[in-house]
Amino acid sequence: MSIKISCILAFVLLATSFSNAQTKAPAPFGPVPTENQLRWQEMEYYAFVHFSLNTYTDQSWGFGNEDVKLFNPEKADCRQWARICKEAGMKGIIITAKHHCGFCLWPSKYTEYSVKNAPWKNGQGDMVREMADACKEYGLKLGIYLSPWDRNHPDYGKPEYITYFRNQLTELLTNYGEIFEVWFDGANGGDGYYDGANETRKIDRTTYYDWKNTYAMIRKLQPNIVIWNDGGDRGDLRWVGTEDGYVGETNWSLLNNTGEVPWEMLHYGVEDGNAWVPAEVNTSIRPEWFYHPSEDDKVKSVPKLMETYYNSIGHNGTLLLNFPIMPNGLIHEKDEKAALGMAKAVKESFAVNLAEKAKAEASNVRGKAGEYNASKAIDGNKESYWATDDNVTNASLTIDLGKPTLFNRFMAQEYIRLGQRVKAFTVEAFVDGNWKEIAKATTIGYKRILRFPSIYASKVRIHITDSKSCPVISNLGIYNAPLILDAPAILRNQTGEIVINSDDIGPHFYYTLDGSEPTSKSTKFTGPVKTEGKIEVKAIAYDPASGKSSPVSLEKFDISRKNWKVVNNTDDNAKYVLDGNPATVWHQRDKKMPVDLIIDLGNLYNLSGFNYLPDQNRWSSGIITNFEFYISNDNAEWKQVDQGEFSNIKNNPVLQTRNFSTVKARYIKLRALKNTSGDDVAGYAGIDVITTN
Ligand code: FUL
Repeated sequence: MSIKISCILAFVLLATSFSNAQTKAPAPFGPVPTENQLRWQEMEYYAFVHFSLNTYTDQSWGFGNEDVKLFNPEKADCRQWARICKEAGMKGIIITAKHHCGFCLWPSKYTEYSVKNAPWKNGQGDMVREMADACKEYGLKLGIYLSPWDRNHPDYGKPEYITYFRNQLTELLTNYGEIFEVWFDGANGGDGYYDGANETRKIDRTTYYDWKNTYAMIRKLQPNIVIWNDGGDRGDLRWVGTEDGYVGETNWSLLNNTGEVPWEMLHYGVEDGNAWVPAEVNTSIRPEWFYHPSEDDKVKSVPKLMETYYNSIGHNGTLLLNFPIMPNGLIHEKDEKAALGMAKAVKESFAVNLAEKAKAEASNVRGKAGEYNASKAIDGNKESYWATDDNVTNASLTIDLGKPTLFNRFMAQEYIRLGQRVKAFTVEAFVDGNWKEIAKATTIGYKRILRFPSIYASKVRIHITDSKSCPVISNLGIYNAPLILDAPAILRNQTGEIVINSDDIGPHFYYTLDGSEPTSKSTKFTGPVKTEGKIEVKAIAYDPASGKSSPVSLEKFDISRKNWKVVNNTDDNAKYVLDGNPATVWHQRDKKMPVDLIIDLGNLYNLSGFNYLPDQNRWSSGIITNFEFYISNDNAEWKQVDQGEFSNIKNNPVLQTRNFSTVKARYIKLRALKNTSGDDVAGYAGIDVITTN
């Protein structure tokens, strides 16, 4: 290098470092994430696997008395789980080492209720070890679900149990390598087997586990861990108040880290919260967490999973998606197909960032040296960011695409090391010489993705209209995601008419009633279709413009409810129990528990089960948890044919299916013994029967 060039270079370097020194980075604003929370947030997407004795008893929650001998997954293969998760784009797996029933998937020294007494591998197996090894092989991180509530342990409810719980935690956090997350479920205390006591044990979930000391122990054993806790002490991460796969459109990663947190705070965070407690969206790829063969037709479709993606990762959350493991020890091929389909859809949607090669300009830039200028928001470097002067809380950044370009997604990320700041922003497109607002939102946080109808524009502008402090934007993206049609909903009303619809605008629907796969050549849905008796309906949505079809939806309807009547209440709204519409609900509020619902089926049928759909609305009430089910031929003499609990119905209010030995009857009676809120309301979005011929 000539002397002249090196002199120039030295000057440039000096000038740059001089001007760098001139421009101070924005100071952190409010609470900021820890290194562990940051590392976790960047994982974005990881899996749950639910596997326990429930897998063999078709239950959601085991009582704690289930026989360990049931656990014999002859094909168990954690490598299959890890392969699927890896191919699905996930970064880790959280395994249910112990669910509420108390059964341990590892040979814990402290209990006999574990794999060591199961027939699987003659008691020599350790599922947590196999999971840890498989994760290592596939480059995934390992997480542990350890249920604080233990319906098997004799000491649950007493101080001695805390020692047991900590001993188990120590085993899990010592013997299986690095653990990225530990998961403490919020369901705590209630009835259980408790080593034969068969009683109800109540605990105060805020004090019983002495979380403060338990956390100290955890952090000592695993310094890089994040703690998820829905049971009294928030830990590092928060639940979002639903298991249905979405967090608020406004989503602050902040919370007031004290005491019980109301639902809205879980769902939206707290704008002025005093602690960084970001949201983790947990949901299952099927309605329930554990495997139930009856749900093989209920695996979420790719469009539904994409909806979840946008409503979790796209809403400043992470996504924890569950695979229920089958009794043979494998993930079902339908679940695999759906997860890989989603991975493909994500890849295709975000394949090309149209902002990457564009030019960016901002209404305000911090300093003169350029370290915080607009281009830092589109340089693909997560450590650089566009920032404005300290006093600016309203600013815009324009991305010039150079020519009219088609797009329908906008992605924004804040540099959260400096705190979460943006309170409101709009996205505008420059079309035919004018700026047009195409989307509007509130918070950004780690990542925010907005969807809007496809538009051609040559420039795109993000306008931050309100921010707690000067905005710091690390990344912006513009994408043109391919159309994905959702599988349509198929409903049958009380008169037996089938109605098909979806939330997408514009598709046509085609259906079959003979079990064959529908195509755009099948019968077109043009209005309600009259049907009688048992029937299987399959339908697709089809977009004639692009020639694209949705996945197939399938609904199996039992006998028609045409002649059914609620006979023990004259309230007009009782019709909502029978109308086949999940959005309408009837509440019985005028009785004291136990509350009966009696239905005349109008005829004698061979009954072998029933379905109960609880209130599906956000502020639902009257969700029955404990029930008895009776049948009768004359509405006078009754026989009980089933009783039990709808275990996880509070957090996951999905359709509950119960089966019993076939009986002939004309009347059914669902007796509600208890509901989730401890009052006397019994609510029903739908009741149906299962018949055999
Ligand atoms: C819930 C539990 O009660 C479910 O069984 C499941 O484990 C889910 C992830 O958390 O609250």
